[in-house]
Amino acid sequence: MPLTEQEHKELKTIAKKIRKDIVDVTHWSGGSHIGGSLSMVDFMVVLYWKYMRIDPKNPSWEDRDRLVLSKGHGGVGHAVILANRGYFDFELLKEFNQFGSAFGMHLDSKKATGVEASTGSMGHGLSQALGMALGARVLKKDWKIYAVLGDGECNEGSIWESAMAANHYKTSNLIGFLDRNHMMIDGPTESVMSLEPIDKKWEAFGWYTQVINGHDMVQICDAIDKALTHNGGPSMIICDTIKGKGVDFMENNPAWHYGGLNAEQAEKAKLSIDKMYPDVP
Ligand SMILES: Cc1ncc(C[n+]2csc(CCOP(=O)(O)OP(=O)(O)O)c2C)c(N)n1
Repeated sequence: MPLTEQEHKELKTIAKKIRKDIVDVTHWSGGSHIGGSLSMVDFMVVLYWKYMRIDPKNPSWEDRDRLVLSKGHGGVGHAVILANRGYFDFELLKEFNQFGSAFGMHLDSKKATGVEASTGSMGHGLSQALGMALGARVLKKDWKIYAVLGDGECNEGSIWESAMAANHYKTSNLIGFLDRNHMMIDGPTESVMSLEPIDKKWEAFGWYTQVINGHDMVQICDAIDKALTHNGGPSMIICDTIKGKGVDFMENNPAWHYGGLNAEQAEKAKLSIDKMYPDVP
């Protein structure tokens, strides 16, 4: 369903708050994978607040939609989103990645409420999502499964094994989001291991593929609507994004793949977010 103006305003406000919360948790915890968490915020907010059939107060509701964060190092971003969506108290993230906390750097589905699969070793989440999509078929359920992939993660051969299988089994209930921020851990994807033409690759693997601006919520909704009505097999939405989006000194800088922030840097980061989104409350 297209975004109404009111929804758009609300979702942008949520996304801005989430970006600031990610900065805070990174400060409290001593460090996190902040760059790739900031790049995925906009489409994750659209999914969790507009599209996913979920009940945060009943996280194991059988008929829920499921999201697998295949790029599991984005755990800090995912945890902040789940807290803001009402799965658990945000205060718990004061202990993020500390000894004894339920929230490690890579989230554990047995400990962190709302997390569907333990990920972090890249390349495995898509096949877990595919299993859930096939599970829905066996059980005659109408769940949708969303899988969020990193572009660097597409260097993993296992991604392409599951891509091939998803097309073979025509899992139309599986929708992938590729966070195409063009950076991986230590540099641009195209110099580490070139991926282009990445859209043609997914198409060749039989996926209904769309390329969008991953920070434009109107385009995100339009792409999800098309994917949801596509019945011929799995869909991939390639989201062109900016690593570190919102924080000027982090944007497109692979040094911020993982990093810590002292109090002063955290303040600077939040000021930058305010500057980047001046019209969003
Ligand atoms: C199997 C495996 N190999 C290596 C790593 C270490 N690692 C963590 S993040 C990362 C780069 C990921 O790049 P990308 O998927 O583009 O993530 P993003 O830029 O969206 O954060 C690597 C190599 C890992 N987590 N798992």
